[in-house]
Amino acid sequence: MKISIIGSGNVGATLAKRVAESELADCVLLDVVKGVPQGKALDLLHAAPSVGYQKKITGTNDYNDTKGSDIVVVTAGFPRQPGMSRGDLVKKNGSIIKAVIKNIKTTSPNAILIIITNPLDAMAYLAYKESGFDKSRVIGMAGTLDTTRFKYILASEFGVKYKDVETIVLGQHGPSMVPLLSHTRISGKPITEMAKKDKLEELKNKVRESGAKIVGLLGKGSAYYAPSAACFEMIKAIVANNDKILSVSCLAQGEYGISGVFTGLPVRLGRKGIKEIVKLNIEADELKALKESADSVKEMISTL
Ligand code: TXD
Repeated sequence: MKISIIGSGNVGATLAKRVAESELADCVLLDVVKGVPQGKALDLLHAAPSVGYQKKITGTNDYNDTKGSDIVVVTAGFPRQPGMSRGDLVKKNGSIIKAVIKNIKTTSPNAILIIITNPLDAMAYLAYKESGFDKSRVIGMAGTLDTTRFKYILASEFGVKYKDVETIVLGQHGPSMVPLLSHTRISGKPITEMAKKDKLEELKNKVRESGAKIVGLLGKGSAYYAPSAACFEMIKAIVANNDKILSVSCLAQGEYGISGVFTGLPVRLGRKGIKEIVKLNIEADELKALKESADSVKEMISTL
């Protein structure tokens, strides 16, 4: 198996480390900046004898080296800085996505695309349009990250282990994301029976603000350990071809009353990408929030 990662910055390089250490695939790191992907790939190779992995790792500026990839992860683009919203990146990163996809569609026409660049849902939609790939092969990474963040927040709040928290976060990767309380259980018990409304609102806001909190703390750039871990969780689900339900950004065509836009929905992933969008029974207010969240992506897409 071959995985190419476009953009060898914080998220790209950390993901390459996770892929290398898993021995799941050969890995190619590509960037526009000369020397950086080569240097990071060599550094990862120097670590191999200590850690014990054996797969090929290539650093390059040439798309020919990515030829025939099974999965292409796109992290190329600018991260936000303190005070910026993800939407502020739409124009700058839109032109980068166009350039990247133009290359990928000729070098890896059968690949599954995982888009990470922000603003996520708009960039995944753009990649879908520019690639001409089937909708099952263009997937945005965000809901898996928002879900793992929410799991952390809930486990800390209720003093339980992460494995005892069941939850999923849908909708736009942004302030309108929708943590699904109707599908949230703590040690098997519905969260709505464990906390009052105010507390639940506070917890939902905490996950919505998680990304910005890290941007503020770092002072420069955005999160990358959890984003690369969430992307790796998606890659593992694709490879394992299992029925695990994950939240990813995908093209909705009528599901949950949403159409013609990318937004975070629950899916099953497999060797060919998205196997199906899963229909969960959700509360009326959650459905309304999900539709409004999709509308805010539509607005952003109209500025592309
Ligand atoms: O949940 C999510 N989807 C996200 C998204 C979580 C975290 C980060 N998120 C977004 O991913 C973030 O807002 C950015 O838009 C991307 C990448 O974040 P990262 O933190 O990795 O940014 P870096 O460290 O600046 O790395 C970006 C790299 C850098 O090395 C550039 O030289 C390169 O992208 N770059 C390119 N590579 C290839 N081709 C082109 N055209 C290009 N332009 C820049």
